[in-house]
Amino acid sequence: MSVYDVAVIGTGGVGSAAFYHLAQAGANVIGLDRFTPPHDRGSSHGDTRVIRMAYFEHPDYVPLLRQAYQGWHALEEVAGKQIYFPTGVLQIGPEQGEVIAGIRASAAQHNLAIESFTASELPQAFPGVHPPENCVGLFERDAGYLLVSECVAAYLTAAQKLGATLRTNTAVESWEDQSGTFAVRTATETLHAKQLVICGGAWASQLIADLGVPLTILRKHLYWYENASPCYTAGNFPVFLMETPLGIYYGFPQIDSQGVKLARHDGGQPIERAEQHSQVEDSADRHSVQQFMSGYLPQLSHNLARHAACMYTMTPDQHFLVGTHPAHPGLHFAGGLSGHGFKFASALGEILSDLVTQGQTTAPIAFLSATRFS
Ligand code: PYC
Repeated sequence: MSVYDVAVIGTGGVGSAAFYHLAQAGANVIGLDRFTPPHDRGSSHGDTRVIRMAYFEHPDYVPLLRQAYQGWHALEEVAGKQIYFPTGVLQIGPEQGEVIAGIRASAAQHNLAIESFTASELPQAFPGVHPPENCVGLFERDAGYLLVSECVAAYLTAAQKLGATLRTNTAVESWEDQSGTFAVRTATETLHAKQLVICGGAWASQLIADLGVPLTILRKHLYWYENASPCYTAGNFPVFLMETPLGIYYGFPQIDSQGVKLARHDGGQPIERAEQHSQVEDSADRHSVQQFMSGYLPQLSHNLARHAACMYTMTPDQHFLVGTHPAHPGLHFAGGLSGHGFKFASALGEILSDLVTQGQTTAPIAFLSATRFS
């Protein structure tokens, strides 16, 4: 019986990064994915993802973001292409709201540079934006977007060049800790590995159910609107996120012929199991995004060029689950990324690799431990 050093289950954003870092560390690693990544069936597609450092969700993420930025730059070197685009990120909301108050807390604690704009200054500084009343804007210059599929593809290619094995179209049905090795069952075979890394995205609720943390899967919609206005093109317009009376919306400047990508960050349609996900549109969600556009990006056309759907996997407090399984010391996981995790994939991949190869990490991940729910 051949036994791998490590099996990585799920090779999307974080899993592909872990797969690469493990291969780079010299592990005999196999990656397993139920589809052929990069693919559009999970949570790592739709062209672009936001990356920003003055993190409104919690200041404790900032050290991980520093590591993530370094990781993405390192991946650009390995892949020989640009995957991070520093357009700047503009975040708008009420001074006491979740977004602005959270950014100010992170920026103050970690001494991060942000530029402030009043509501009346915003349309001059960022033509095309009509902010909600009583809002302010905070602009983070060294922030922007990542090309999501290119990141996943670059990690998978680099790992395989280092000798790692990738099994695509291979769904893991179950795993079992056999005291010393893990047996990983797929439809056609049982593989064995000394350690397991589970990065199952929306399938985490099945793969790490025994952690006992309730995970909710939300279907989320992404829209690309045709654009004829120079206001919203890359070079003129940043990535943005706005907390408005209608909800929290975010978007990207136009980077290609498909137009401006927009989505709603809050809300979403709960589904029981990842298998129920589909690309079917939701007219109420689209209506909500178009109301947002009419109010706050009024020069943008409402001609839809493209739609896609993806999944958020939410923890009860919307912070990630990262660490080593308390009952299975050889099992490490990252999940419940709650719709804001992709930007961390480079760091989380390295952290998971350290947990496997060194049994520990120096990264400050204690606040993401699953035991906070016990
Ligand atoms: O991670 O910055 C983020 C984000 C914004 C909207 C969805 N994810």
